[in-house]
Amino acid sequence: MYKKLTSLILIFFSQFALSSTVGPVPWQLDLQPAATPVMEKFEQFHNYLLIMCFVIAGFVLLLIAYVCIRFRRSANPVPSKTTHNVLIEIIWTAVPALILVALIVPSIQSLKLAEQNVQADLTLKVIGNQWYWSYEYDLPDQTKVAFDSYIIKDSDLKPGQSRLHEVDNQVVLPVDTNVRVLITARDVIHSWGVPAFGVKKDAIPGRTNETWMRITKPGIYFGHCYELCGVNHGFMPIVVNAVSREEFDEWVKSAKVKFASLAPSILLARK
Ligand SMILES: [Cu+2]
Repeated sequence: MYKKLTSLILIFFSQFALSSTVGPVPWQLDLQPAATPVMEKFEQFHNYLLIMCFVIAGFVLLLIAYVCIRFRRSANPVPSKTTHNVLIEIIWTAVPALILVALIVPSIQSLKLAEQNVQADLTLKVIGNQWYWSYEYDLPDQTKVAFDSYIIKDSDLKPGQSRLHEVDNQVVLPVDTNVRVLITARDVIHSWGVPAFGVKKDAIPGRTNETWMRITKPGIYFGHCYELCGVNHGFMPIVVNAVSREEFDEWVKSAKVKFASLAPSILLARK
């Protein structure tokens, strides 16, 4: 019994250990660690909301407890017949309105940060397909890299790889770089999202959605398709490998060779 309890506690605290792989972990309670300024802002807003919720719920609970004890039948046999109190009515109208103002300000600030049009150093096009992702890079030197990214089947997993998370071709992106992400789909609606980046956008056929991210920490980040897109919806994961600028440049060189035969056919099919 104690052994089981100790192992559960260890698993629980292991999520706080420093790790370069960011994704869901067993017994996870909180959000995944933020890896972009947008997600940091979302996290702050989330914590701020939680504090507000606890303060309001605690206040209401105390009021209910006070009323139950102070005005119970034995302590207060003859109840007051009061029906109006102007001061209290003004307070219980004004205070919730002020609370809403206190919520809307950081909410709009987060939205503004997430939706702003940044000066992008790199453009990543994401195309949703039944049931895999295609990626195209528009690089600063006017060249392109394009490839498809499929889930690794259970039977092909290597030791240490986690089920339903891994893909054959990861998205490699440089850290501390503004990346514009253009998202669309070729067949049905998908949704490209990575929790640690605070990014989740629908991929809609015939429409291009835009978002941006600036990854601040190198590491492996996991995401999924977030829109029910058919029978294999749960089998089109996203893996982003955030690396230094030098490592990214090296990867681009090798990717141009590795995907050279693939790129023209993918690009042609898309015309
Ligand atoms: Cu999908």
